[in-house]
Amino acid sequence: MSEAMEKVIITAAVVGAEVTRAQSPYVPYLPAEIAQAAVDAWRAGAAVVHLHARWPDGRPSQEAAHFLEIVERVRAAACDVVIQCSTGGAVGMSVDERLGSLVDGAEMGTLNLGTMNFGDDVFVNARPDIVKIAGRLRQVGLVPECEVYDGGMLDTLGWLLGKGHLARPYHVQFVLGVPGGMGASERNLRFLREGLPEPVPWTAAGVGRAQLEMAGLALRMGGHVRVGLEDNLYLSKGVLAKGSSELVERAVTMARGAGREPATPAETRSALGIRSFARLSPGLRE
Ligand code: KMH
Ligand code: ZN
Repeated sequence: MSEAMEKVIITAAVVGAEVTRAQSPYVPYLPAEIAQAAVDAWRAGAAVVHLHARWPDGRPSQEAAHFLEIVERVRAAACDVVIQCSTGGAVGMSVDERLGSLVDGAEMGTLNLGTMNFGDDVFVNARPDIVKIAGRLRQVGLVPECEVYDGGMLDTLGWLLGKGHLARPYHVQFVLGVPGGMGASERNLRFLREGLPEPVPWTAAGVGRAQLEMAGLALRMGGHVRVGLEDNLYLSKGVLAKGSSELVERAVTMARGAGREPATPAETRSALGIRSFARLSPGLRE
């Protein structure tokens, strides 16, 4: 089977930390709403949900209680989606605050690989911060997803591997189009993919209208796909997506059009080396 024919892992980033209800009434805030968005995305074909949490007024939250409620509600819906919690949180949060998301039931955690401008703010990930988060992920047995926004972050990835702060299994997410990071272009995605220090599974996420283009490219290049309201609120020009599930549905259609079936959560766990699910969710074991 050629690389391009492998099943595609679709990740749904259902809320994020930045988008607001003033921009779209479909952005979920409450744990129950975020959990419902995750379950809807899974029903539409997502194998992984990338989770952030919010306070009821929409401010970003890394409170363990919020993440726990989301995870419990997702599992109460008999949903076996792979649960990935953000340790990126929002700009301005301390590393300790950001680590609040790594609750029981999480299977993956993000690992942001550098400091960067993030819109008009600065997203701080000093090297000691990265090492600390990598250490915590390893300690609690979660598979890291390395968030790469710029070329130099691949050198940091190589450094982490060389120093033994990170080892397989891990997954790489190329997030392109953040103002302050690399733009969402085919040239940039190919450059990043070629710069991976070893062959590992990777996903592409494009911000805003680039979500569609990056998804199409990743499908052709043998990568995986992330969509969802965290990165993009629109289904088409001027038409808001009524939830991340609509964006997942479109990704599924694109994937099948490219000859790639969406991977199930079980297939995703096997591909990404995730082993904690059966231990944490015995009732949902495949
Ligand atoms: N909200 C961004 C500043 C992650 O989830 O790990 C960081 C972010 C990355 O969303
Ligand atoms: Zn995120």
